[in-house]
Amino acid sequence: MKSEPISVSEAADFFKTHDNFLILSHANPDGDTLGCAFALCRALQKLGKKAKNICADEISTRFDFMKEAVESQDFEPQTVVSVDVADTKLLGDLEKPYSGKIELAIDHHVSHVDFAKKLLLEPYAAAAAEPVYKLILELGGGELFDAQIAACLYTALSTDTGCFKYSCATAATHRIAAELLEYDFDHSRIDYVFFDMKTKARIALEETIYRDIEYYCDGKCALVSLTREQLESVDSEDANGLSAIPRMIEGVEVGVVFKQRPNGSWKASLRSNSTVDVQKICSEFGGGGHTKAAGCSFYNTSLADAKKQLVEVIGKALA
Ligand SMILES: [Mn+2]
Repeated sequence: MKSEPISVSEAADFFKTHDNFLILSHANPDGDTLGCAFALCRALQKLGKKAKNICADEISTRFDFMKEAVESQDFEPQTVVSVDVADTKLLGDLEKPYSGKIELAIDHHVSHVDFAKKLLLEPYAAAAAEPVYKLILELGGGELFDAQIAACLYTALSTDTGCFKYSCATAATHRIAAELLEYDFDHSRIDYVFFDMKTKARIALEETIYRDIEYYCDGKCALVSLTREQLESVDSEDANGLSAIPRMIEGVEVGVVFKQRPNGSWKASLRSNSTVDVQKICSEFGGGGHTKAAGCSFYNTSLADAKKQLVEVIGKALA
């Protein structure tokens, strides 16, 4: 299906002339999809519309403050919209019941695959929260905003830009964040919760990682391996972002994290800090990804063998 591209003001007209909204977030939800959904839901409710959010997966307790921003309303949904969803495949268990029924998609992914009747797409926005911010402004002027909407959208911007560190955070992103900071919410608490706070189980896991780091290729490659037992010692949320650890080390050009799968096979995640193309390295083992982040798998191979094969190819790439 080809979506009809629409502008922010056309999207605002769409919301004004429809009601009983169901707002879909993508599965394995992040701060952007949830921040947009809760901000939009609250704005619509403040306009006297009926609105609710839905997501296929459980929402982490880190987002509890967002849940408090909306009223739970009981009604039969009539208008289905999605936020930060690049492809219906990413809806998880909501794909079957809702794909083909989505009236409007609001997104920022260059890779967006059309699925909705109408599409508000800002492919160069750092987060879907950028078009959602403009939409809420168009819907109600500055009056519709409040501290709770601002906190939701700030979280979306902050989490999708690695706390405003990634190159996708533009001057426009910072200007929207600055407008949001005019409202009275605790942004430093939000950044603490999403970027600094770790569970005790995660800290214990990191302790073993730091203790067991192996260096190869004159210290230009750092490698960590994690067994099932180690991975099962933490919640799945705590196991996110581990691939970033080896590449934090000064002088390391290629970071590798091996994770053991439930079936015993090993998945290697590679991160490049230099011109080394890790996608090319992984393709030699049937894997793929991007030049700076890629992965591959080793089946029916011992960990020692998998390491040896991979380090050999990394060594050639570094030479
Ligand atoms: Mn996003």
